[in-house]
Amino acid sequence: MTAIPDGGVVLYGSPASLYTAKVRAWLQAFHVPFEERFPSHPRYRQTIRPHVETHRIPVVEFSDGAIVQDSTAILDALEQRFPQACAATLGPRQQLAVHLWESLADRALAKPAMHYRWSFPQTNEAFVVGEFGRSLAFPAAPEEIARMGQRVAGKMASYLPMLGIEERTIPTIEQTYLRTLELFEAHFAAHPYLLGGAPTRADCALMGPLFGHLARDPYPRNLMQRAAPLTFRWTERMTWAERRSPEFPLAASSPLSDDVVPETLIAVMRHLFAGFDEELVKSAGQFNAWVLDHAGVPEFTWISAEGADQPSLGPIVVDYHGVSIAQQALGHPLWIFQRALDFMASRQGTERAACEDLAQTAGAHSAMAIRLARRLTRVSNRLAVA
Ligand SMILES: N[C@@H](CCC(=O)N[C@@H](CS)C(=O)NCC(=O)O)C(=O)O
Repeated sequence: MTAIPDGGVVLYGSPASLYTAKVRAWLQAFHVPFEERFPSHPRYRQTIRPHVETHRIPVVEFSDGAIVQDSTAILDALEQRFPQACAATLGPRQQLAVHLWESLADRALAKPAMHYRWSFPQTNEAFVVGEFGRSLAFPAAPEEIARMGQRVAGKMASYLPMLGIEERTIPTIEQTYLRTLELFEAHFAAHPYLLGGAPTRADCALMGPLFGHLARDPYPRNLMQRAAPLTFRWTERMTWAERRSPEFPLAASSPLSDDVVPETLIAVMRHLFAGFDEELVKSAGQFNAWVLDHAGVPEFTWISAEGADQPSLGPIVVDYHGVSIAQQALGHPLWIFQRALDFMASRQGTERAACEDLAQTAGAHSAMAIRLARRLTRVSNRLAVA
């Protein structure tokens, strides 16, 4: 019943899911055989879902029996098991850039991804609701698919206020996204992938929002095709795992040498961090306050007493490209950002200086100054303190 493809993995997810797109992109980019299954698959219901103790997708099942939930943990597990597949040598600045992109893709781009999915029901709803329904009930009757889809869609759309997406903030979210596309266009006019001639984990993480929602749902897909054709082509290049792209017949099929992070990419990072670093800093403040309030709790205690997997740390107000946004601070993005902090802390001397220079020019310097009062970890797929 498991039937894991020879030398590969099973990916439980959905075509419409942001985080499934991130994992699928990795498997495609690094040519690891996989079979994708819906959460309606009997094995998901009987074995996978009870094992991971959460309904979140994606989940990956490995041939050694490991079952991993959470796209970041999955990519770590894939890198461990398929080191040859993603063996490109990256310098320290490039490695830091990958960590920062995983963070930006996970959270900073969630605002346009969620807005362009849920604020245009006339154009998107039939497709998106259908996609959710099909993942849960295919090949049920159309009415059953619609009923299941509506149930999930209602829950997902209810996340908008948590992200601060409301009438007052929408014009800024849209302008910010259009500027993001403009900057990506300048980058993809010069390079096939984020760090040059081959994809890295950063491209895969970015495929979550940029492909999973923004190049796939009808309204933003059309917008991207019109406003940013080269960025749209990058999503195809990733999906088709192009080793050499027609736009760049002479590009080396590897990341740039000499630890170069292209200026055009740094420009996108600077733009995105301008609307994201305060969210990280204030979320860290909320987390550090939680630690003070819970002094002495043993290691591996869940942040949420109720066992919420990605709990809120309370409300924050942040400046988002000139508009103040009231939203929830989440701990999960801090757990991801902790990886960038750990990476920086592990560097010394000239490598450290080069990484600090990148953080500075990419606009991540305030965020990189964050000090978490305790380490974050995950226990039974729930955020916890270490
Ligand atoms: N941090 C998780 C997030 C996964 C996640 O939220 N997945 C969505 C689908 S894209 C989901 O399962 N949502 C269900 C819910 O929010 O109830 C990851 O990176 O895998």
